[in-house]
Amino acid sequence: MTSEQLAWKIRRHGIEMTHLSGGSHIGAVLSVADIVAVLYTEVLRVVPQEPDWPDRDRFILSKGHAGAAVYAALAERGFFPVEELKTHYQNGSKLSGHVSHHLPGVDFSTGSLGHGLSAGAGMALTARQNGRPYRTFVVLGDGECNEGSVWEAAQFAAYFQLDNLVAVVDHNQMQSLDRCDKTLSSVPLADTWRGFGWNVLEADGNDHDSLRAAFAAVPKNAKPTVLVAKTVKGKGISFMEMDILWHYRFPHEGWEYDCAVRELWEKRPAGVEDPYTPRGIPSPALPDEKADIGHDHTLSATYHPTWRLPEEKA
Ligand SMILES: Cc1ncc(C[n+]2csc(CCOP(=O)(O)OP(=O)(O)O)c2C)c(N)n1
Ligand SMILES: [Mg+2]
Repeated sequence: MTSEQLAWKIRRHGIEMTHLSGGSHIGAVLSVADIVAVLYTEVLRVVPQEPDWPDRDRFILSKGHAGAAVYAALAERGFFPVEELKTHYQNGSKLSGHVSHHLPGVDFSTGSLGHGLSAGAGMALTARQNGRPYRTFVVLGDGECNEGSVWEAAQFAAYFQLDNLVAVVDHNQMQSLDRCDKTLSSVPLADTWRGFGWNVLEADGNDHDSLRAAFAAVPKNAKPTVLVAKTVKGKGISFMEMDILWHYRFPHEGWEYDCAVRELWEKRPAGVEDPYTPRGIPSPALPDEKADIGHDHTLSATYHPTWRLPEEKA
């Protein structure tokens, strides 16, 4: 399977899983789909039949709320049956809303933001101490980078010269309720990581060639590497792109689900079958004038009503 095909499948499964369960975070899944797809097709050395292979590359989705993306990638790579994806977020399912290590292929449970890089740095240090060849990859959100623990881990990894550790920041400039720069400080991510002693690569995180080139350029120079990947939250479904509503809202029955599926179906890469709606949705429900599209759904004004960005004050 090509990375483009896997990315499409991640998006399609993500829509179905959140639709069926009423689960959140589809915007975050669509944002990270290309990063996860390139990693799982071209970068990570993993063996689906032997998920605990000691020399497998480690992977941690530190922004664990986008777990559906990893579940879809693992199922498509053959770690567990694709059918099981439908149990996402259901009582008794192994596919909890946030990433769970109870699934084959998952190295670390996440969901409480800010912890994945610390765990990943520990795995990378262990590999070095034991003379093992595997690498550790950790995907973080840009909002997650507000967590102080990320920077403790960043110092640790630089200090121990963990050049077998690669972090990727899904830099979509949004978090759960608003844009990052309207939530807390918006540090220039590349400069900040560089200041912490890391190699910094930059890429378009929704462009597979750009991602491929970046992963191929990770140096081996006694420094950990971060890839700051510019992405679009909600990427691939026009009415979800950069609308904070879709951090928590799921595609409801009716035009939301129909239009999302139709858009994806029309853009499916050659050789990909839609597992849920093989012929697409021939007569989709369409939004009417009451549909909640393109409105400002940001919330920061409600919790700091008098605060303004410098350019807004001018
Ligand atoms: C420690 C912690 N605080 C708050 C949350 C609630 N929460 C879930 S997702 C999210 C926003 C994350 O934004 P970002 O890291 O930018 O990820 P994105 O969805 O934009 O990819 C927040 C605050 C959490 N999961 N963990
Ligand atoms: Mg973000």
